[in-house]
Amino acid sequence: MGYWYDEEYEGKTRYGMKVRSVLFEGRSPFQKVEIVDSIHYGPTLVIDGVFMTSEREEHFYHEMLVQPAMTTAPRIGRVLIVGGGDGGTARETLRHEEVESVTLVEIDEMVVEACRAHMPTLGLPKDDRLEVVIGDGIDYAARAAEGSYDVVFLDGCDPVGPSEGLFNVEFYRSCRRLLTPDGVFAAQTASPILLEDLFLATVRALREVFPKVVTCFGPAPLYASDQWSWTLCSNDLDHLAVDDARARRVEEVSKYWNREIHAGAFALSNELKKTLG
Ligand code: SPD
Repeated sequence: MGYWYDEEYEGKTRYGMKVRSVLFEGRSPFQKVEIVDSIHYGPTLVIDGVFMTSEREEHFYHEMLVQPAMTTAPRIGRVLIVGGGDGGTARETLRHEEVESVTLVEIDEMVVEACRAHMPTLGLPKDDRLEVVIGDGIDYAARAAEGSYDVVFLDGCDPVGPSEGLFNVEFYRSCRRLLTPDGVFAAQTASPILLEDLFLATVRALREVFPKVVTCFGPAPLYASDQWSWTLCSNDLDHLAVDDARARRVEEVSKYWNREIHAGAFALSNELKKTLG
């Protein structure tokens, strides 16, 4: 019954799931977009053969990308999300009543529409504070007004295809320019285990642009090797000073992130302490 869907990394490892059926399949101008019904993970978004997010475990990734920044940034009124067409990052951001506006810039309308139609617990939320722009996040970040956001999230794919330009110093400089002086940029920064070279290169590129760069770690069961990383960049954020009122409200609804997880998530392994200095 069903068939195995495997994701392969550089011909060296592969990770797979048993799939019941294909719920959506299309080719946009940018990439192949599929939503498959995984027996274990439920509806799962796959882009160009790479697992992106699934209903059963998306909360780990989205809560860890969003809540560390949203509970420690001094101000969270104006938020920009680059990517994130599946809706998980927007949902987590909009949990905060202090948020006045969220602009989400997603290059691929097909991702937005397919997730809205086939992923019932995801899909971009209907919320008056959310503005969805279908367009290139790199161009948007280069053109938007300086100092116009309190928090900027990068919720992209791996650095191939249209996401390639989201993993470089030039794009990070644009993001820094968009932030207020005490603003925070938070990005997914890949697996420190399976994708160690990418992880290290990304953190080093971020360090070229931002004075303070700290990384937290957590599970991402859909991604091979499971351990994932998210990095907070700022001028001088105290990333352990969580706002208790915001945190309490998030903890009422979050499945993974809480203040105890947050306190431990920034710990570096002995190996990474040496590599990252
Ligand atoms: N290896 C896949 C990494 C994908 C990271 N982004 C997923 C987007 C979820 N909103």
